[in-house]
Amino acid sequence: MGTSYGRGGATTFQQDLVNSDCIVIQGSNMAECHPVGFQWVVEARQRGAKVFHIDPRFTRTSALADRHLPIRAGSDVVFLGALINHVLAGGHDFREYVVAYTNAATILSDDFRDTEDLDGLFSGYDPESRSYDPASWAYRGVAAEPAAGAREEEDVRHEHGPEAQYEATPAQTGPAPERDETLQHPRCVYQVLKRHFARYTPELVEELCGIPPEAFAEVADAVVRCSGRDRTTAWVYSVGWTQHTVGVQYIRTAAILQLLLGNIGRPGGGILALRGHASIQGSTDIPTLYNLLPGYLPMPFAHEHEDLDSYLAGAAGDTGFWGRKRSYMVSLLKAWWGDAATADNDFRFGHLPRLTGDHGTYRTVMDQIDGKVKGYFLTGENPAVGSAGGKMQRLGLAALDWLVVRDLTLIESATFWKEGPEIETGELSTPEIGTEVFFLPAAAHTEKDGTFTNTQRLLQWHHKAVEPPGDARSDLWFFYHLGRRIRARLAGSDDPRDLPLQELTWDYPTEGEHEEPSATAVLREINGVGPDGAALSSFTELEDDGSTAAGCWIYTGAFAGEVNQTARRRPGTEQSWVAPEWGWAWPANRRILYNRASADPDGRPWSERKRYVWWDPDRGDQGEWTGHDVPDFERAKPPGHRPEPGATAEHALAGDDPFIMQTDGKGWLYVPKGLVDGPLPAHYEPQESPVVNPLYGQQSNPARRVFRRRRNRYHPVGGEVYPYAVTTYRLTEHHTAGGMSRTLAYLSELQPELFCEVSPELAAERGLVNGGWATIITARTAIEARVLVTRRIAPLRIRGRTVHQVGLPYHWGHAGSVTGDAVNDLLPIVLDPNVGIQESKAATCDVRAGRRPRGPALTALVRGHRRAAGLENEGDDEP
Ligand SMILES: Nc1nc2c(c(=O)[nH]1)N[C@H]1C(S)=C(S)[C@@H](COP(=O)(O)OP(=O)(O)OC[C@H]3O[C@@H](n4cnc5c(=O)[nH]c(N)nc54)[C@H](O)[C@@H]3O)O[C@H]1N2
Ligand SMILES: Nc1nc2c(c(=O)[nH]1)N[C@H]1C(S)=C(S)[C@@H](COP(=O)(O)OP(=O)(O)OC[C@H]3O[C@@H](n4cnc5c(=O)[nH]c(N)nc54)[C@H](O)[C@@H]3O)O[C@H]1N2
Ligand SMILES: [Mo]
Repeated sequence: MGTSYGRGGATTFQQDLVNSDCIVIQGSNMAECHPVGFQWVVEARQRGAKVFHIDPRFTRTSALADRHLPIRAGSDVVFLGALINHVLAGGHDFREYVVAYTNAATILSDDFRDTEDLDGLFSGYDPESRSYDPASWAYRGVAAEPAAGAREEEDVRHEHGPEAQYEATPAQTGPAPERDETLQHPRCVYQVLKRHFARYTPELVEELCGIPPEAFAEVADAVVRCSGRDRTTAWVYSVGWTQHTVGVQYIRTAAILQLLLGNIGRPGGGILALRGHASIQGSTDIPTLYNLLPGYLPMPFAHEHEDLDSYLAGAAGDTGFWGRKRSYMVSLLKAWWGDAATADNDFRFGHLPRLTGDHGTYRTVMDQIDGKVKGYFLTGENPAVGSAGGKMQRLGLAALDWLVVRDLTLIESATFWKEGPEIETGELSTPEIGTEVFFLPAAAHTEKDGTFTNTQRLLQWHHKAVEPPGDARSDLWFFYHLGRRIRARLAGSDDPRDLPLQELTWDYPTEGEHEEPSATAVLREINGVGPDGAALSSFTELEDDGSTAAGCWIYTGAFAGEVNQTARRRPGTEQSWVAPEWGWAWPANRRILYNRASADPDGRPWSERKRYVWWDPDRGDQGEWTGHDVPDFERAKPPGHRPEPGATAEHALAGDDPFIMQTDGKGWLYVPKGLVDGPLPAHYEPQESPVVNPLYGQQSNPARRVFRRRRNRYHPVGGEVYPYAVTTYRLTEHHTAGGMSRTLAYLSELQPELFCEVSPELAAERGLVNGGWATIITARTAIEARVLVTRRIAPLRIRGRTVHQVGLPYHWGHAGSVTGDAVNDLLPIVLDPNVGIQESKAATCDVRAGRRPRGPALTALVRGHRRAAGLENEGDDEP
């Protein structure tokens, strides 16, 4: 979403789904995982909208859709690519929108080569480092060659693994590249796109996704019919799309389609990324991610970014609203280092930690096993159950010197050393585990003040309802007082490396007997203050001279007028349907992003029916943007405005450039820079797949991140030993790794046991009995589950043969009131190269009837399978 449109968040809000004429839910079980938001899908359908659910399984979402299309997990680029082909070949794109608001007309460098020319690779691939040099993907005439000195930087970055810039529009993409508004030039994006997707046909959809042509045609006709001036279609996805080695490119494919159909920035349109945990959007905005700083500023690299200037040169583009990056960054540094940050010392830019490589969680697990990581904090995470490669997770924890777990209950990640599955098999023994585990009880959200940033970028304040019991403390309390104590110890130090901690602003007001820091004061610091110390109301007020401070520029405005805007709860009946006075959404309380695109280039609504934001020439001094939402545009910039040559930041954008974070103000059908696995999506098979990729010689994403290790062996493609496709998902009655649901009696009673969903055909093939036991085997381990024989998970015909899918909810582990094997123990660790997410939605497995063996017999079973698959190498007998 960031590279296509400019911001890493859902483009719309759930309530707006009622305005859709067609809703496609793909890669999400919205009714069961986002049941509250699903009411607006139901309401849209009652108003006449067509609803499709495209999912390997028939679920409650499917039951309330007009049509469910079963799809093979891991094949969505084929389906979406065929829709793009349908739109382009039939001339169904919303031409006026596409020419004006996207980069369709932009002409590409002569050096660019497509996957269609290179058998599944784009130009710039280096097989040795398994990575791309994106130089040849550039627009014609814009930084086709990397700038002087940048060459070296690129090389370094390859070693780093993930690109740190995926959310900010990168530098070197330029403000006004060469264009052909007729879209005829053979190297313009529109024509490149047309050629690229020409092979994605309904026949291929049938062959690879298992979806028959009539069903495909029904979706294709509906989305075309329900797009254009008068109608809009919305796409809804969540982790059924992200947890793949091509997860980012799934979303890119939908982003391209929605731009071609003119559905972005308009009511009833958009792409709704449904987020997970209550504040998962918040934890990327103010990131728990190692390669981002607050507000999607990239984290600096060691050696490359010695000073602020060299950092800012590559941090993001100079045109569009990222052009103000210096003010965002300087204000952040001022928030963190206060008076110590001055223009003379680069505002203490040197105090920031630097990246030296991949520090993602999976890499860190490998480093734990290899003895490179000594201590670890787990704050609200249960990797022993929730992360792929469960055995590796636990072996990593067992190799630490110390581990701090802050959680509501004694989760598996805190008790692995006495009850983990490796104790039973004998792979680990309690007396030999050296990890000192500190369990610190955490206060739950009902026991503390704070905000959640929900799925639609909406910050909502929650008030403390009760005091936390016993020793339980909030995370804010813990980190504040930990910081205070560390600073007290370092107060007298003259070691320069302690200076960043000594100079940190760390002075929140506290209250009560436990000295609980004020969450309101933290929100106010995040919002930011001006030279007079008063709360700012917009990120456009941020300055680059050190006179303003703000902890996260995209949240500036959340405390506007010294009022906690996130605590607003004006009833829906007292305001418009957009409900701008319910909570506060970033940026600037805008609910639909890029909403300038809901008007035509001249600023008039595309149609009466889809009126949302428009130009009113009679407002203000010389006209203003107005409408139902806060305009996502400079309020007084007229539609006909043309920038001066050489202008920077927002001044480089024209009055009809709605994608204001992009360097050229356009929605990007083609991404010239910012993604590590290609400027366009291409279909690659999952790492573990029952079929050979018929499209290209390249089987899987060439840039995917693999970890070739003994305990992380991958299955061969299409093998007989692990013949079935397996996918994992969640149940309404449980929550993720189970710490918050398997500990509650009512929920445990509703879903007491791990089960596997299999079709009647697969049950017959393997002798599985409904209600009986099955053992599911991969090269990593074997687990047992109750059998649920159901037609909800149908066998598919893929490339002429039957492919069975096995479905597994992943909520169980060894702790809690109801226990069971952890599904993640089955999965390999293999990651999307852009964001480092694990492929937990598509792998392969074997299934047999009966319970799994106990103790060492379990490892013998797993080893037997590995031998049969030819995976046991170098005399390695290790489990
Ligand atoms: N009750 C409840 N609600 C939750 C959660 C919970 O645990 N319990 N978890 C929360 C969290 S953290 C998250 S991230 C969200 C997740 O919300 P969802 O993404 O809706 O949850 P999942 O059930 O993991 O997966 C969604 C669907 O993707 C399908 N799927 C798998 N592979 C593919 C594929 O390749 N293509 C397509 N088209 N579909 C595929 C699965 O069959 C499943 O139905 O839910 C949140 N809400
Ligand atoms: N196979 C497979 N694996 C998956 C997925 C999948 O679909 N399939 N989905 C993935 C997804 S989307 C997610 S989000 C992850 C979730 O994986 P995890 O985040 O590892 O699992 P959770 O059980 O959500 O862990 C959250 C913990 O935080 C605790 N907690 C709750 N509130 C607080 C608090 O205020 N403070 C503190 N300190 N602790 C608190 C809870 O008790 C709980 O134990 O799993 C991922 N893993
Ligand atoms: Mo999630």
